[in-house]
Amino acid sequence: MWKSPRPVFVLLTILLVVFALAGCGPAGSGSASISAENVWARAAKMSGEAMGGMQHGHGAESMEYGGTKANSAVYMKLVNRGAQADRLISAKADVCQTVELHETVMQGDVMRMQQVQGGIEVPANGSVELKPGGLHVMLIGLTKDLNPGDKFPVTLQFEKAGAITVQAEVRQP
Ligand SMILES: [Cu+2]
Repeated sequence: MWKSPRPVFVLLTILLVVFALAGCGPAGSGSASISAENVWARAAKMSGEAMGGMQHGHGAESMEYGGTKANSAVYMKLVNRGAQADRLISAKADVCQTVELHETVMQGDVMRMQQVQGGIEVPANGSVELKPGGLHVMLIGLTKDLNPGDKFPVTLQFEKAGAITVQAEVRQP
Protein backbone atom coordinates (compact mmCIF):
# COMPACT_ATOMS: atom_id res chain seq x y z
CA MET A 1 0.00 0.00 0.00
CA TRP A 2 1.08 3.59 -0.66
CA LYS A 3 1.80 5.50 2.50
CA SER A 4 1.29 8.92 0.94
CA PRO A 5 -1.30 8.56 -1.79
CA ARG A 6 -1.53 12.21 -2.72
CA PRO A 7 1.64 12.58 -4.82
CA VAL A 8 0.71 9.33 -6.54
CA PHE A 9 -2.70 10.65 -7.55
CA VAL A 10 -1.13 13.86 -8.79
CA LEU A 11 1.35 11.85 -10.83
CA LEU A 12 -1.43 9.62 -12.21
CA THR A 13 -3.49 12.64 -13.16
CA ILE A 14 -0.54 14.17 -14.99
CA LEU A 15 0.11 10.88 -16.79
CA LEU A 16 -3.55 10.59 -17.79
CA VAL A 17 -3.56 14.11 -19.19
CA VAL A 18 -0.32 13.45 -21.07
CA PHE A 19 -1.71 10.23 -22.54
CA ALA A 20 -4.98 11.91 -23.45
CA LEU A 21 -3.12 14.72 -25.22
CA ALA A 22 -0.91 12.18 -26.97
CA GLY A 23 -4.01 10.64 -28.52
CA CYS A 24 -3.68 6.90 -28.17
CA GLY A 25 -1.08 6.58 -25.43
CA PRO A 26 2.05 4.46 -25.54
CA ALA A 27 2.07 1.32 -27.65
CA GLY A 28 1.05 -1.79 -25.78
CA SER A 29 -1.01 -0.08 -23.12
CA GLY A 30 -4.27 -0.58 -24.95
CA SER A 31 -5.66 -3.21 -22.60
CA ALA A 32 -6.19 -0.63 -19.88
CA SER A 33 -8.77 1.26 -21.94
CA ILE A 34 -11.34 -1.55 -22.17
CA SER A 35 -13.32 -2.83 -19.23
CA ALA A 36 -16.36 -5.02 -18.77
CA GLU A 37 -18.95 -4.03 -16.18
CA ASN A 38 -21.85 -5.93 -14.67
CA VAL A 39 -20.90 -9.26 -16.26
CA TRP A 40 -23.61 -11.87 -15.72
CA ALA A 41 -24.82 -15.12 -17.21
CA ARG A 42 -28.30 -16.55 -17.52
CA ALA A 43 -28.91 -19.44 -15.12
CA ALA A 44 -29.40 -22.74 -16.97
CA LYS A 45 -29.20 -26.47 -16.42
CA MET A 46 -27.17 -28.91 -18.49
CA SER A 47 -30.42 -30.72 -19.24
CA GLY A 48 -31.44 -27.80 -21.39
CA GLU A 49 -34.06 -26.53 -19.02
CA ALA A 50 -33.75 -22.75 -19.12
CA MET A 51 -34.58 -20.99 -15.91
CA GLY A 52 -36.58 -17.84 -16.17
CA GLY A 53 -35.86 -17.05 -19.79
CA MET A 54 -39.25 -17.56 -21.37
CA GLN A 55 -41.40 -15.73 -18.90
CA HIS A 56 -39.68 -12.47 -19.57
CA GLY A 57 -40.11 -12.50 -23.31
CA HIS A 58 -36.40 -12.53 -24.10
CA GLY A 59 -35.99 -16.26 -24.27
CA ALA A 60 -34.29 -16.53 -27.65
CA GLU A 61 -30.88 -17.06 -26.09
CA SER A 62 -32.05 -20.14 -24.25
CA MET A 63 -34.37 -21.50 -26.96
CA GLU A 64 -32.22 -21.73 -30.04
CA TYR A 65 -30.36 -24.87 -31.18
CA GLY A 66 -33.21 -27.22 -30.37
CA GLY A 67 -34.04 -28.88 -27.11
CA THR A 68 -31.07 -31.21 -26.75
CA LYS A 69 -28.19 -28.85 -26.16
CA ALA A 70 -28.22 -26.70 -23.07
CA ASN A 71 -27.27 -23.13 -23.75
CA SER A 72 -26.88 -19.91 -21.90
CA ALA A 73 -25.65 -16.41 -22.58
CA VAL A 74 -23.37 -13.87 -20.95
CA TYR A 75 -24.27 -10.20 -20.81
CA MET A 76 -22.20 -7.16 -19.84
CA LYS A 77 -21.46 -3.56 -20.56
CA LEU A 78 -18.20 -3.02 -22.45
CA VAL A 79 -16.65 0.36 -21.77
CA ASN A 80 -13.89 1.86 -23.90
CA ARG A 81 -12.09 4.76 -22.26
CA GLY A 82 -9.57 4.96 -25.07
CA ALA A 83 -9.49 7.24 -28.07
CA GLN A 84 -9.58 4.34 -30.52
CA ALA A 85 -12.50 2.08 -31.28
CA ASP A 86 -11.92 -1.58 -30.49
CA ARG A 87 -13.70 -4.84 -31.29
CA LEU A 88 -14.65 -7.87 -29.28
CA ILE A 89 -13.75 -10.60 -31.76
CA SER A 90 -14.19 -13.80 -29.75
CA ALA A 91 -14.72 -15.17 -26.26
CA LYS A 92 -13.84 -18.30 -24.31
CA ALA A 93 -15.36 -20.00 -21.28
CA ASP A 94 -14.80 -23.45 -19.82
CA VAL A 95 -18.44 -24.11 -18.86
CA CYS A 96 -19.54 -25.06 -22.37
CA GLN A 97 -18.40 -26.63 -25.64
CA THR A 98 -18.61 -23.59 -27.89
CA VAL A 99 -18.71 -19.83 -27.37
CA GLU A 100 -20.03 -17.51 -30.06
CA LEU A 101 -20.79 -13.81 -30.30
CA HIS A 102 -24.47 -13.40 -31.14
CA GLU A 103 -26.97 -10.74 -31.97
CA THR A 104 -30.72 -11.11 -31.70
CA VAL A 105 -32.71 -10.02 -34.71
CA MET A 106 -36.39 -9.93 -35.49
CA GLN A 107 -37.49 -11.74 -38.63
CA GLY A 108 -41.10 -10.71 -38.90
CA ASP A 109 -42.54 -11.71 -35.54
CA VAL A 110 -39.87 -14.29 -34.81
CA MET A 111 -36.89 -13.54 -32.60
CA ARG A 112 -33.78 -15.22 -33.93
CA MET A 113 -30.11 -15.23 -33.07
CA GLN A 114 -27.18 -15.15 -35.43
CA GLN A 115 -23.43 -14.83 -35.17
CA VAL A 116 -22.15 -11.28 -35.27
CA GLN A 117 -20.11 -10.70 -38.40
CA GLY A 118 -16.78 -9.00 -37.75
CA GLY A 119 -17.12 -8.84 -33.97
CA ILE A 120 -18.80 -6.37 -31.64
CA GLU A 121 -17.54 -2.81 -31.97
CA VAL A 122 -16.81 -0.82 -28.83
CA PRO A 123 -16.70 2.83 -29.89
CA ALA A 124 -13.89 5.15 -28.78
CA ASN A 125 -14.76 6.88 -25.50
CA GLY A 126 -18.00 4.95 -25.53
CA SER A 127 -19.65 1.71 -24.58
CA VAL A 128 -21.78 -1.09 -25.91
CA GLU A 129 -24.29 -3.11 -23.93
CA LEU A 130 -24.72 -6.86 -24.25
CA LYS A 131 -28.19 -7.57 -22.89
CA PRO A 132 -31.11 -9.99 -23.16
CA GLY A 133 -32.82 -9.63 -26.53
CA GLY A 134 -29.73 -8.04 -28.07
CA LEU A 135 -26.03 -8.70 -28.33
CA HIS A 136 -24.70 -11.52 -26.15
CA VAL A 137 -21.90 -14.00 -25.66
CA MET A 138 -23.56 -17.33 -26.44
CA LEU A 139 -22.61 -20.37 -24.39
CA ILE A 140 -23.45 -23.46 -26.44
CA GLY A 141 -23.55 -26.97 -25.02
CA LEU A 142 -23.16 -26.37 -21.30
CA THR A 143 -20.80 -28.81 -19.62
CA LYS A 144 -21.96 -27.80 -16.14
CA ASP A 145 -25.04 -26.33 -14.55
CA LEU A 146 -25.09 -22.59 -14.14
CA ASN A 147 -26.82 -21.99 -10.82
CA PRO A 148 -27.68 -18.53 -9.53
CA GLY A 149 -24.74 -17.19 -7.52
CA ASP A 150 -22.11 -19.27 -9.36
CA LYS A 151 -19.17 -17.45 -10.87
CA PHE A 152 -16.98 -18.47 -13.77
CA PRO A 153 -14.27 -16.80 -15.85
CA VAL A 154 -14.91 -15.57 -19.37
CA THR A 155 -11.97 -14.52 -21.53
CA LEU A 156 -12.77 -11.76 -23.98
CA GLN A 157 -10.50 -11.33 -26.99
CA PHE A 158 -10.31 -7.79 -28.33
CA GLU A 159 -8.75 -6.76 -31.61
CA LYS A 160 -6.54 -4.08 -30.04
CA ALA A 161 -6.71 -4.57 -26.28
CA GLY A 162 -5.97 -8.30 -26.47
CA ALA A 163 -7.35 -10.85 -24.03
CA ILE A 164 -9.20 -9.73 -20.91
CA THR A 165 -10.57 -12.25 -18.41
CA VAL A 166 -13.64 -11.28 -16.40
CA GLN A 167 -15.82 -13.09 -13.86
CA ALA A 168 -19.41 -13.73 -14.86
CA GLU A 169 -21.97 -14.08 -12.10
CA VAL A 170 -24.87 -16.43 -12.77
CA ARG A 171 -28.27 -14.81 -12.28
CA GLN A 172 -31.84 -15.84 -12.79
CA PRO A 173 -33.27 -13.07 -14.99
CU1 LIG B 1 -27.29 -16.53 -28.95
